[in-house]
Amino acid sequence: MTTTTSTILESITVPADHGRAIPDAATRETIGHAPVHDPAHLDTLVRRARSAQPAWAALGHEERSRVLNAIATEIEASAEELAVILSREQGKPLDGPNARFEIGAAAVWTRSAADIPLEPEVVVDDGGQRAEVHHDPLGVVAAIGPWNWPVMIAVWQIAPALRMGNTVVLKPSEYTPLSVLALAEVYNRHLPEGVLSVIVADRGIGSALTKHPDVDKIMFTGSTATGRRIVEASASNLARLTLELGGNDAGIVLPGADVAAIADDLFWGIFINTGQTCAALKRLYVHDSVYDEVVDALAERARTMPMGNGLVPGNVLGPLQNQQQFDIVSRLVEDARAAGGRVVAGGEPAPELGPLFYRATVVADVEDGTSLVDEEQFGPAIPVLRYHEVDDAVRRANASEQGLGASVWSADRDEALAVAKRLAAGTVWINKHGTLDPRVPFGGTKASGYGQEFGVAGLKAVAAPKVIAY
Ligand code: TXE
Repeated sequence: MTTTTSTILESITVPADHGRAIPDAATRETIGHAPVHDPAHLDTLVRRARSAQPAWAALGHEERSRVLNAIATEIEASAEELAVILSREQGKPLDGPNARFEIGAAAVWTRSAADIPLEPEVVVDDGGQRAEVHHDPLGVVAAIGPWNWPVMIAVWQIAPALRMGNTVVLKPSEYTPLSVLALAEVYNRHLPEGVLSVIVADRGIGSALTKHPDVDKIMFTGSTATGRRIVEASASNLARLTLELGGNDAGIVLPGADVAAIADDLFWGIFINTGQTCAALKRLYVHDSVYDEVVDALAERARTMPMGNGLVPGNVLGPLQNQQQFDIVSRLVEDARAAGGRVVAGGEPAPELGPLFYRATVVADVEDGTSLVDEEQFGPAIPVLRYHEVDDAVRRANASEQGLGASVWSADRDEALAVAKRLAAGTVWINKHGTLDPRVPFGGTKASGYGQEFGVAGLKAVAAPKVIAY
């Protein structure tokens, strides 16, 4: 097992009588105590961000990019320490597409936000008239994050905001404050005072942050219900919004798909981060002709993929991060079983591994209308649905109120492209699911939210467009 001694952890935790105990997701032992901030502290941090913003903006793109690149190098230098804190608090193993992968992505996305060029756009230049669109900072950005990919998603929010000359107040999920405090500790080795602060608080103070008169933009990743509350809150301060509200992504396996070739990518498209991923595959529609083969391939992997304590080398699946999510997954699997679903792998907790472990689960022969299909499970349980006509699969995939991602799996590129064009989602992948690239814009449609992150679109989302015409 990896050593857990950490100077970052020591620097971000507080004495037990001053803080809240944060459990190790796998063992439930206390990792350390997180500070507990109050409303007065929120006000202090937002005002400090407001006063620090003009000087940060005045540094200009080149200097801010230099600082962000230095931070990316610093993340790489502290990667193992950060990964261990993340693995213990969130539960995701160090190995596989998990904690080390997430810290690596935090460095990559920081560098990308630093390096993407964004010049003023000339929209008219006809000899007589010229009009240019410039991108000014907005001011103070509130970044509110979830507990599933707490470090990477914090970077998605803060790195573009800082690059564009904004200052940031970051509110991590109550479940994962230590991972985010650790990230901010590394960022703040290179940032001037007040440019990036973390408020460690409950959702009440999160709500106060979204209504604060000095907040100009809210970057939010979390549930649709909370997203709606943030839209209402933004009526008071007219904060701009980027809302990434999760999904219930469908995948469609077309007739003629090469099941052996796609099985590993299908499995990880579903079970990445033990299913606790916004753009994971959450409903799988499979053509009758390859249905049994797909179910068997997934079930075989689900039964044998190593699950356990994240610090133990070789484990690639972990626990649910919290009791609330464990209860949701248990309920949805029981509902599917009661509705006649055939559990071909898992279908029960794994108490010998720890209280929040749930076996990787594949449920076949489920129908639309079952809660495991219609609700976001956000955990290691996939319903596999049978279809006969591609039109029918497209209709059922699009029937969800969510629209974050979707995928098409096929041996024929043209057929896959034709289906991809008919799916209502912010991203449609072909023969993969959920793979993200910092150069490619990412965001949802319908109840999955609005606004895009990453790339040029992501930089513009944290900037105020300003036209200069002459
Ligand atoms: O999310 P919440 P929770 C889904 C997943 C999960 C469900 C609930 O299905 O079961 O959401 O998870 C802060 N004003 N996703 O309870 O409540 C809160 O403190 C301002 C999908 O964790 O939305 C936390 O920091 N902030 C998702 C953050 O919002 C508020 C990832 C998310 O909390 C607030 C996570 C308020 N009124 C869960 N209320 C994805 N998109 O991937 C709460 N918060």
